[in-house]
Amino acid sequence: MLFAHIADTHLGYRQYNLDEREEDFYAVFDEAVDRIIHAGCDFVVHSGDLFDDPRPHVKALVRVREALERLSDAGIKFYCIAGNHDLLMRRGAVPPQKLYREVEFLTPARPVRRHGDVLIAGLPYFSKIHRRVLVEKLAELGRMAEKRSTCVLLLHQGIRKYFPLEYEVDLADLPRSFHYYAMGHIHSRILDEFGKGVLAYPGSTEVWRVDEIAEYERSGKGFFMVDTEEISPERLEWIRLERVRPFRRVSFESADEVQIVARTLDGRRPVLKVEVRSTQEEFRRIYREVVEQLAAKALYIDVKRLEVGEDAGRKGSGERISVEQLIRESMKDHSSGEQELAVELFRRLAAGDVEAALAAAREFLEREGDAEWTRDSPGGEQLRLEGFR
Ligand SMILES: [Mn+2]
Repeated sequence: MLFAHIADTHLGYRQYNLDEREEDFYAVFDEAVDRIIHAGCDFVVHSGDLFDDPRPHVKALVRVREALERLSDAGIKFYCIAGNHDLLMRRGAVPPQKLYREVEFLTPARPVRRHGDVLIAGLPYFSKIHRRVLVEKLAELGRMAEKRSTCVLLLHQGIRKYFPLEYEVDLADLPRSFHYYAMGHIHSRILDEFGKGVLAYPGSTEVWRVDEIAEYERSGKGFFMVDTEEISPERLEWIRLERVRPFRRVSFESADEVQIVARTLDGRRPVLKVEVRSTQEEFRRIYREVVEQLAAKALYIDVKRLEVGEDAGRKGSGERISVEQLIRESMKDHSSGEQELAVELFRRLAAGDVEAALAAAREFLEREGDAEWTRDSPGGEQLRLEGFR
């Protein structure tokens, strides 16, 4: 049997508030459906975040209905679980997948289906605080899978081994009796041997967040096709989607370089991430050139200036943000003594030193005079040291 494993389609997402970006997400999903039908798959598993929002707008709901009807007309079943984006964390909330008759929606109450010889099990996204419940349910599903010929498990979780900064579970939490671990949640492509076969994340089908660009440049975006005859990393087929919106990163140090890049841009308009490394004065020239040469050739341009000599890999806007500066600015109407006290309290408390913060506050009150403080402070309220404890 042949099945497709797709995840994190985030339908309805409207990046940069652009019609085109919303359409891009539908277009790649439609392409995936075309290729699934063309390949003659028996079924599809979707590992969560079908929609970008638990309350998708009507257009997204309709586009999904059209795609599901095409699959259903071709005799292809659609199994899915809820990702963190599909779930409204509220008692009694109904996920949008419930709208469709064609969808086999795997839930904690009903986590298992049989498709011919294949056992398909799945659970929705569990946050880290509910890990214990998830692990118990996984052990149960693991026992169920033990004696079956082909077992597929759908999960929408980060695993510590691959994503040490963004995980809910350890690899050891997963039962080892499944043949294919159809993972979602993490937007990059991962392929590993695990259990009786393969653990795979296909990643998202479009560039959903800027930090996915490097991975997109390496692997593209797409999904997996799996033949149940032999489930191994080597036999898995990666289907690279062609309608994915191109993203390009370029960096300029002078205005002359802009034209060179402009000549390379024809065809589908990309999203451009432009980094300019220059003085403020040169930046204005480059910025003008970027607008003149590139604006018509790109769908969206994001320009960021870096200081000369600054590390390009650094995150953030390129401007250094100082919390102390922000405190002083937000307290413009206060005396400089009060501003200094606030900065001092921030430094001490950020370091976890409550005693030093108390001492600084006491010293301030003694210096400025208790009576004066209570009269002149904007709220007219007495500063109570005990409040810090
Ligand atoms: Mn996602």
